[in-house]
Amino acid sequence: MKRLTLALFATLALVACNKDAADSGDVDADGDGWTIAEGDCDDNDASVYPGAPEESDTDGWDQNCDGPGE
Ligand SMILES: [Ca+2]
Ligand SMILES: [Ca+2]
Ligand SMILES: [Ca+2]
Repeated sequence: MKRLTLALFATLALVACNKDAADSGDVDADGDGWTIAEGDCDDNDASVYPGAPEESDTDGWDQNCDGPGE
């Protein structure tokens, strides 16, 4: 029983650790090479990151994280 409790604690610690990393923006969720902490303004879209080519000046979408249409 004690072994099971230790395993449970280890699992909870791991989950808490992963959650902390996500909350602090240290995870690159979309795999574009940028984390939120590094300036990725949409970590769910791999075409959006600092320095990305802006697809359109008028679509109101911000690909390069410096503001829509800039
Ligand atoms: Ca990213
Ligand atoms: Ca992104
Ligand atoms: Ca922009």
